[in-house]
Amino acid sequence: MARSAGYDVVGILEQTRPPDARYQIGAGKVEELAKMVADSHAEKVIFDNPLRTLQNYNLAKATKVEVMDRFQLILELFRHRATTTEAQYQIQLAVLQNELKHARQKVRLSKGSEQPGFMGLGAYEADVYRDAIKLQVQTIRKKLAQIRGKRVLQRDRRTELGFLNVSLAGYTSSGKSTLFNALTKENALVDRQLFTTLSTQTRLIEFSNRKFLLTDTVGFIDRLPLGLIEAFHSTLEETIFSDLIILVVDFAEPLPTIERKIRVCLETIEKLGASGIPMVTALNKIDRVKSEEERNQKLEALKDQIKNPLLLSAKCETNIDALRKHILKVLENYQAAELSIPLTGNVMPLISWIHQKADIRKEEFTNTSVNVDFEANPQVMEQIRRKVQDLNGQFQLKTAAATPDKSA
Ligand SMILES: Nc1nc2c(ncn2[C@@H]2O[C@H](COP(=O)(O)OP(=O)(O)O)[C@@H](O)[C@H]2O)c(=O)[nH]1
Ligand SMILES: [Mg+2]
Repeated sequence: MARSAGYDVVGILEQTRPPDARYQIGAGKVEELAKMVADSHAEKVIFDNPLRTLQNYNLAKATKVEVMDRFQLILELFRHRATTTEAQYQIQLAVLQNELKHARQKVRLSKGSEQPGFMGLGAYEADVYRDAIKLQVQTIRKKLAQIRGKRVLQRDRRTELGFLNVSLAGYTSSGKSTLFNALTKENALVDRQLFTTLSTQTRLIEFSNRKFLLTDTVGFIDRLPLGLIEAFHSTLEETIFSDLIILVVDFAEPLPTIERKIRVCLETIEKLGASGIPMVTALNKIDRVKSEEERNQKLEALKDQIKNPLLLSAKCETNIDALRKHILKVLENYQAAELSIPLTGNVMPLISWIHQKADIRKEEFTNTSVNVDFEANPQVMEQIRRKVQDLNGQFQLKTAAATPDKSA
């Protein structure tokens, strides 16, 4: 995660013990850490554990460099990725709320102190400082409320460029950035004008005479601190409103881990109202899953949970071309439709057939009928339409490509 945020990691230190009240780590370990910092000329120390204000202060004092914890690192990561005003405000909000939590202690510690991260607060009275933060929080909340009203407009603007948007989603370390690089590598010919309007995580890619905007995302993070959930959602939201999501999965991990991560990803995508977007699942790192048997076993176990799976290796660039074809196939063909069929004896075989052939977005059983929202390619669509008619059901193609309804 530190590397993702742009840090150069020069050393790692680990200790297993109950947290120390003063330093989080033991006093002896602090000395070791301070020496390590001095020897490696490190400019910052990042803790995986959450640090209390006092611990942060004491560690900064002992190491003479700025110290931060995982919470702050994640915030920094999000800040890099926040391209919309809403995401930026959401992150500011998280920063301020975190600051509010630590304000009193921080002001107290900064009296007459020169510790990195604590400077400049000495002149404040704790309550004055807290009030100042609270005022900022109020202002940002107001701005967020205003922005939310304009959300739909913002999203429309993204399509103004006229390209289809493809975004990479998945856990950190699943290989999104590696895949991003593999997919963008051959596209040196990029319109510079356009380039400047894009964030660094978005590139124009071209294959089979079609252009796409490919966006790398911040990625799902295990143990995401509670105070950061909204900031995470808003960071992800902008990128997830795309025409296609490539869900990147580390296929080399144990099956239960893979399943858990896929579940979290899909639930979050659903929560963001983006579950109607066509999806391709990139089962990455197959260079590390050499056994054919293991591959098949995992694929079989996952097949009902994932859409359009493809085995590949971003690092070894295996099956990248196949992924391009896969993307084209899914993007060009898929249409959205909804159907409603009276519950009769013949319905269930049809429904399970549709499950195999189409992407189900929503399925609902009432006492008398089954209603399904789904997407499929035109051939399948036509087959479904006929079968639904045969069963005296209703079938309706949706005119626009699936636009996620975020108003709910
Ligand atoms: N063996 C192997 N490693 C990979 C592959 N793709 C990515 N990695 C490695 O996985 C780690 C995380 O990759 P990265 O692209 O930064 O993941 P991100 O956090 O999802 O962007 C890096 O060390 C990559 O070199 C792959 O196909 N095979
Ligand atoms: Mg990345």
